Amino acid sequence: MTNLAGKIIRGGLAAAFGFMAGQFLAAGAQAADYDVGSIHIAQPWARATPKGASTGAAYMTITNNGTVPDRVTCESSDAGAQCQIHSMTMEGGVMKMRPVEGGLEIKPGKTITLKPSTVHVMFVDLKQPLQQGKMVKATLKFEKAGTVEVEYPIAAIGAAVPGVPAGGGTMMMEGHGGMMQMKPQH
Ligand SMILES: [Cu+2]
Repeated sequence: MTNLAGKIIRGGLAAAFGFMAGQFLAAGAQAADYDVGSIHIAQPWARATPKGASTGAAYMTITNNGTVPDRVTCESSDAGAQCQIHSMTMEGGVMKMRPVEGGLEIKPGKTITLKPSTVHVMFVDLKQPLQQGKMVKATLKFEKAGTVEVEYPIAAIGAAVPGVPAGGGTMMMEGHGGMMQMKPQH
């Protein structure tokens, strides 16, 4: 009974994902995959920001196909003055985010998905709003695998997954920064 329920749920998720992937393609965004050393980066995307926002976020899936752990940091981006990798945690009912110290670790054979409300690439001090349909670039530096420049197609404001408009069903963090507290970094 439990197993059957599990299968049905997984099947439903797979179908939903297929649908979302279709939406993504239909939107015309061109997300490429990237390989650098033993690292594979899939489906990079960013979220459009409202006018006046000072920060923006980008997401992707990172797989370490190597035999040793690697760590990634964001070196720079054309979107903002600084590029950081942040993690988010719920503390006392408040969502907090802070830079990942020493880089985000990806263990050998593991995949990490950066997505809204979890780990994300954060562009700080945006030069201009991130506009849906455009691209934003960031240079990621892996301790072992080296450096790679990734282009993130920009999805709608509040998109939960690429190509799906706000209200897609998962938790939203509108404004990304407005409702959250950020620990001083320096
Ligand atoms: Cu952040």
